[in-house]
Amino acid sequence: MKTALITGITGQDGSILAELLLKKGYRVIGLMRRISTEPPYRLRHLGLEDSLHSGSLILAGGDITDINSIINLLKKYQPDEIYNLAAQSDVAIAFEQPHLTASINYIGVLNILTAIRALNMEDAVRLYQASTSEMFGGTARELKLQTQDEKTPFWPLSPYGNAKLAAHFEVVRARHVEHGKQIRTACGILFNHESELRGENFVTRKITKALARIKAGKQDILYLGNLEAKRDWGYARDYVEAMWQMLQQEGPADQWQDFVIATGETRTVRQFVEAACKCLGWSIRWEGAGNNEKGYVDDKLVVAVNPKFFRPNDVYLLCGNPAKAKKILGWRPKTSFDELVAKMMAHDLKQEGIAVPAA
Ligand code: NAP
Ligand code: F7E
Repeated sequence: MKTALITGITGQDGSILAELLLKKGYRVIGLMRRISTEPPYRLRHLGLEDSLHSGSLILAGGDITDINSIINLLKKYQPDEIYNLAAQSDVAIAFEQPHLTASINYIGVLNILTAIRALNMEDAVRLYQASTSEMFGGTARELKLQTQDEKTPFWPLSPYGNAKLAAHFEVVRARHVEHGKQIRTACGILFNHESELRGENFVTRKITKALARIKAGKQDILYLGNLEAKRDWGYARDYVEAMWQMLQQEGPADQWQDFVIATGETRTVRQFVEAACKCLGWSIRWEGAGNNEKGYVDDKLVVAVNPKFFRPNDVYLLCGNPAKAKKILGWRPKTSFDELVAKMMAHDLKQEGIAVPAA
């Protein structure tokens, strides 16, 4: 039986990946901050409590910024695969808390690499690093590139992107180090991926949750920031498959590769709102522009812009080209944009006790 360590197990991807690896017969160890509620709601939602009772899923207390946590975990559980998903993953918060973001998203990764080396586990373990399309940041605007792939230059625009890029290069370097042993590592450069378990601070879930509440009569207006931003949105369940596939690469460490994981389609935040409204049978009518833009359903105001949700610097367009992952890993997104929105909308309507019309 293989053992996998997942940092960030209480998050969207960590919990969905845990479910996938348990189905594949892994023993899963999850690094969980002591401040997280127990048992974490996402693991409960996925029905993983039996795995916790049987011991195939173990939650171990610790923090990625504390190297002792990592050393103790590696010593105790001797994982075959490490999936480093722990992060301060909110880009807007990163502008307000850049030091915390750097400490979790960059120093945390250094801690994992240092612990692997200190315990001489270089040959025993494989490491997946959660890199991000935010590392491409300004390439669309500055370099006029409409899509991004593994060869696209990085141009981060946020403290989140900066910290993730530093971590990315550190993890890439670990398979090429000239002195000392190489580590088999893979960075997944994942574009935005969402699900019913997406944090409510991210725009997609904020939209589906708010529209469900408006439908239920519990909220009046959905306030958003930049409606023009374009993102390549995929479904998290499809994306965790790619994480696992990346760690099944063969050959020596310096032949391991990184992959862009994306759908190849991009849409504005406004288009996401329209698609979510469509699931409710609503046709939204936009009036005004900029901070005065408003969305009406019939004559009811449903969406308005609030400048407090704008970022000091926003990524204008992301659209990934997953051709390499298709060719080498055989990975492709299974869930369409409309299906993704419908799944999220159905989940949030159900949470409000509203019957979902059959698809
Ligand atoms: P998420 O839902 O925000 O989950 C982040 C996880 O990291 C949570 O389990 C959180 O624990 C944990 N964490 C935060 N600080 C920690 C610390 N100091 N020590 C240990 N654990 C800590 O994020 P996600 O959407 O699942 O994303 C997973 C990873 O992929 C992240 O690294 C993210 O940056 C990256 N990524 C995400 C996307 C995306 O679109 N979802 C795209 C590209 C890359 P608590 O529950 O205690 O807060
Ligand atoms: O914003 C705009 C916002 O916070 C998407 C993380 O998983 O994906 C995620 O980062 C866009 C931005 O995700 C609101 O300005 C408008 O342009 O959902 P988001 P993100 O910043 O793209 C990347 C790949 C990661 O790696 C990150 O960890 O939507 N937007 N109005 C808004 N965004 C939010 N959150 N809230 C609004 O009201």
